[in-house]
Amino acid sequence: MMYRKNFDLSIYFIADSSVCAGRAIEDVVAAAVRGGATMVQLRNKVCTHDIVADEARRVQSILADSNVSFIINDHVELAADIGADGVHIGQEDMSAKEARRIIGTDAILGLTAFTRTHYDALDPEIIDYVGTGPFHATLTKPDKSVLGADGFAVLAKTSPVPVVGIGGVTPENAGDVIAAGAQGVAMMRAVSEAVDPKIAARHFVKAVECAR
Ligand code: TZP
Ligand code: MG
Repeated sequence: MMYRKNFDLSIYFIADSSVCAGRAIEDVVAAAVRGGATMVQLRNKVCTHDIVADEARRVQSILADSNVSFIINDHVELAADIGADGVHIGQEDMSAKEARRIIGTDAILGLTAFTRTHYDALDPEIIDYVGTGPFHATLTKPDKSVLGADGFAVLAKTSPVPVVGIGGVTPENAGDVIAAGAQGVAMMRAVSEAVDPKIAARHFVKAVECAR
């Protein structure tokens, strides 16, 4: 697969099979993309490499004929092996420099950053975007302290790279995330647990368009 460095953070769906309401992850991703998701990240914090690789191939084949970027969380070598469009790493993962070395110059590299120290340390020559949150309280990351709109804005407005806001983001509050300086909104459950993930994604598209 060709790398696609051009990316659109607008509606960034993070797909995790543990919160897909028992549905196949590729079906949920397909619906989210039909609804207007612009990026998809595969996230799996619990399964073996082989299971994650299998999920990755299934999701990748859903996205193959689309303009939607396919990002893999944590599994940098896997992303390089299968030619994903990019990788997303956290503060506890390998260094950004090492991740960049593995995935190459053309792939997308995202980093989770949620403090001033994280932002001050990030190298915009290496990192393509950051994910910052939780914007609101979320069941998905119950132990992390919430930034809120003001805390988010302080970080996002001085960021050297585009920022996507995450954490408890819904179509109802997505406009606040954009107003606080985000290029896009990232969400897990608001799409993956929705009765109809396509309609949920569509509501996000409308909310983001409205806020711009
Ligand atoms: N990082 C900060 S909050 C979060 C991550 C991965 C989880 C967001 O999940 P949800 O279900 O959209 O609140
Ligand atoms: Mg990680």
